[in-house]
Amino acid sequence: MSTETMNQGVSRRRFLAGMIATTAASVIGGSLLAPRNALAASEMKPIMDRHVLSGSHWGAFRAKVVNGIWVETVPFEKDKHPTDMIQAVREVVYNPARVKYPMVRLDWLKHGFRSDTSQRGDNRFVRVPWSQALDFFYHELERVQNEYGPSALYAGHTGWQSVGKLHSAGTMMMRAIGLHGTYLSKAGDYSTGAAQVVLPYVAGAMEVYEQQTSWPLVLEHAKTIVIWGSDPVKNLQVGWLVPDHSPYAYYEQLAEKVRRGEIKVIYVDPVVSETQKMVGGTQIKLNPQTDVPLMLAIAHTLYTEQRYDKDFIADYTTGFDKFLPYLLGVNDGIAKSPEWAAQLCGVPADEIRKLARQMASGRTQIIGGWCLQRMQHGEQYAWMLVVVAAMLGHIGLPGGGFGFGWHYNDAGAMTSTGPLMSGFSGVTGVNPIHNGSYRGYSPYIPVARFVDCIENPGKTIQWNGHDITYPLMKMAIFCGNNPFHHHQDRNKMINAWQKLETVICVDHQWTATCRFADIVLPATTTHERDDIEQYGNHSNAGILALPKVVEPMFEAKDDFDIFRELCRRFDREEAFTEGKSQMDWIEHIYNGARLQGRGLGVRLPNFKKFWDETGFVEFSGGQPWVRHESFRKEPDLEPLGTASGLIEIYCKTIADMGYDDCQGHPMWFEKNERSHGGPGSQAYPLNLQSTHPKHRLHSQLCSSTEHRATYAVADREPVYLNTQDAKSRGIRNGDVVRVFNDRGQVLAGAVVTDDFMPGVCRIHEGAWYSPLEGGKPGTLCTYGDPNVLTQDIGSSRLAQATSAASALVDIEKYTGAVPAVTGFHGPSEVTDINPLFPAMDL
Ligand SMILES: Nc1nc2c(c(=O)[nH]1)N[C@H]1C(S)=C(S)[C@@H](COP(=O)(O)OP(=O)(O)OC[C@H]3O[C@@H](n4cnc5c(=O)[nH]c(N)nc54)[C@H](O)[C@@H]3O)O[C@H]1N2
Ligand SMILES: Nc1nc2c(c(=O)[nH]1)N[C@H]1C(S)=C(S)[C@@H](COP(=O)(O)OP(=O)(O)OC[C@H]3O[C@@H](n4cnc5c(=O)[nH]c(N)nc54)[C@H](O)[C@@H]3O)O[C@H]1N2
Ligand SMILES: [Mo]
Repeated sequence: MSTETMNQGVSRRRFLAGMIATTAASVIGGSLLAPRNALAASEMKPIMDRHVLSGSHWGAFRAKVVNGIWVETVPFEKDKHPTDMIQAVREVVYNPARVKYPMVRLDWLKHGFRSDTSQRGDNRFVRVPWSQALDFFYHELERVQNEYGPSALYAGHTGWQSVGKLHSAGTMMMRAIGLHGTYLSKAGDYSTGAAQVVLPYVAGAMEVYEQQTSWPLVLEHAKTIVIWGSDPVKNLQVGWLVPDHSPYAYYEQLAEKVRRGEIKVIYVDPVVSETQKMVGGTQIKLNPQTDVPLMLAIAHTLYTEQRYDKDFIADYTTGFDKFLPYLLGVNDGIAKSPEWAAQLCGVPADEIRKLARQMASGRTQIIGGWCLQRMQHGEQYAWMLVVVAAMLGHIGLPGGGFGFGWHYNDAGAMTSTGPLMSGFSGVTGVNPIHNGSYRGYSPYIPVARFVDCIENPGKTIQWNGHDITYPLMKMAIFCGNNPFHHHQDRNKMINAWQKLETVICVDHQWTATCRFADIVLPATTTHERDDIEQYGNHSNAGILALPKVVEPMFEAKDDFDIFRELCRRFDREEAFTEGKSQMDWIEHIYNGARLQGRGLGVRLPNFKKFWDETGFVEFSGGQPWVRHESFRKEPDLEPLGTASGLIEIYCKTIADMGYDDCQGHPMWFEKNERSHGGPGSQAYPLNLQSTHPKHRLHSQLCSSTEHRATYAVADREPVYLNTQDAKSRGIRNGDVVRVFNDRGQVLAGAVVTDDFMPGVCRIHEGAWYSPLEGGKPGTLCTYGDPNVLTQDIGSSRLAQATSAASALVDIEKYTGAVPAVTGFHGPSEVTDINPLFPAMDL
């Protein structure tokens, strides 16, 4: 959180608290004020006040519930750095985009899997009873398995869902569908798709999700911290589990050390980040997508000025000799010198040398983000960052080396000595009913290629040393994720989607994925069911009960019950539940941790006491820890997980794959779209960042009306752009603008700011796709989904990861009549049809 938002946070919280207490009904909105039992309760009983301690991806909180209605949210007192987003969580339950009932798309109800799929996205739906929706679901599973086998059924696509060890929506889906039959699954993720494939070859581990060196040690030992394309202060607001936000205390201490001149912090970023605003330090403004040239030039300087650690290179790495000819330009005649890099990255050669010398002058901690590997050739950035760190020789020392996960999951906080809970499992050990052949197709696909797969069945691509032949996908199930926000090139996606016969979406918000589905099932939010979760991610600070805050709205059901009832239709209910109720499962999960705790010498109260009385157990802090320390101390006994056990500057395994776009050592590859004079910049001059939102978790909270009003500009998602770029286009702060390229067009609200360098603009990912004409490829998005503009290509043959961050656009002031935003109001319900008369052929 920046100081700016922290200050605003307090006053906004007070303001909201006062407002909600007095006008709960008007704030929440009449039609949504009718949770099933709450209204009845309020008619009969006197005012009932409860305070419920619970948690979310945004942190823990106490919910004030009056007469069955959640009216106020107070951050958990143990969270010293709560995010403002916590105030928007309540709205997730009440906002107008709630999925209220099971819904079936009009033409699918009429014609089943033979429906006119070009109508998908027109948002016309019919309400059906739960039993009918689940019957359709089951019959479609049967049909697809019998007719095509598992490769036609895509059910492995998961996402950010909600916290809770039991109600993991994606796990529920995979467990239930897996009991019915095998299916097509995915490999990798959108977050770190390139880094998680290349880094195991280079550094022996994924590196991205792992704990980092404890902050107290970094603060004590680092002389220089280089934050490379990362914004921890923005991104640590959320966590995969309930975050405790404890690292913010260290960022405050870092800010103090920067003020006193004790640590130098350098940001390599085209944008002044939230971290820079809070911590201070200096920015190296480089042209987007040119980080690898800058890193090569740092390596070139370290080598030619003999500032690199020869002993470290000799003792802990392999392949420097094979990389050196490339660095020096022996074969291609191009030395990767600061002068060479300066032309690409726009950073003057002298400044590059100064940076290299600063990094070599003492202990240097490099903090690398993930946006840079969400690009074409994103593997090269991750690999080259390790090479620079190896040349500096500080890997495995406190306050030195590289780390790729500092902005994620409370990283750098001390890990407690407490036990870890295991969750509900996606596999059961019970054989599926259908276990057909994949018929020569791959049983999995690299996740970010899934639309390419739908579009091009039978095509063979290379991935990480394997050939992947795309199957003919007929049916897809999404639960706890939102592909119509997270996937790139929306218009390509809309076209490809027409090839699918049946799409099922389980969610509690009427997202664009619901619009483009055939059967939509309403799930409860975390706050309408009981669950349990870890408090603190890497810190593992304790265990938190997540008791139900309010009763389920409308006809929402828990994912557990949805899939249990689906399993009942093929006689696998018992296998799904293992004979346990939800509460049995929660107790079982807790007791697993309790038992583990005994082994660790950590005593936990019995479940009843935990659940009924405290709802929270806290674990005591652990010992400071240094990443890669054991490897540094004993490289023979504690080798890395690479082929050689050493850091691989040259990797034979990758070289032997023979890919032209990812070779045996890190290299600079020109991008197919790059701003600042790069390819495509004549037509579309602006680099489009679609980094992670300051005010949301992806698309989650975008449908929270009040919260959206705190950051939207002219009702649209903000697009941030530089003053000069705005001026030359006649754009002023607050204008509605059209952002466009050959792939599509969106409206957005202009925020003119010199925090962004010229030629760089940003729309945060997760802005809801809001088509002017639903289902029509190329139509204007009325709210500002950046994935209308991004390109859908693999990073390289190695990882086939998303290249969302390689996109160019232009912006113009929008002069037409500004249409209303279309995305947040749920389906257009068609009522003049008898839902019990589907002409479909089951
Ligand atoms: N352009 C661009 N695109 C990107 C990125 C980028 O940087 N730029 N980043 C990528 C990255 S790193 C990621 S991780 C993805 C994230 O992509 P997603 O994981 O798809 O994003 P979310 O918005 O979190 O979607 C979660 C969905 O689950 C629903 N949900 C929440 N709780 C429950 C529940 O209990 N049950 C059910 N059934 N549903 C629930 C929410 O309402 C929401 O619709 O986006 C990717 N897309
Ligand atoms: N608030 C919030 N926090 C989140 C999330 C969220 O949705 N909201 N999502 C979480 C998830 S799932 C993930 S995967 C992580 C994502 O973590 P990251 O991918 O690391 O985060 P981003 O915010 O996309 O981008 C980080 C920084 O990269 C910079 N950048 C962009 N292009 C370039 C470039 O060409 N060169 C350089 N040097 N820098 C560049 C941006 O300006 C930004 O400061 O965040 C997590 N944290
Ligand atoms: Mo992510």
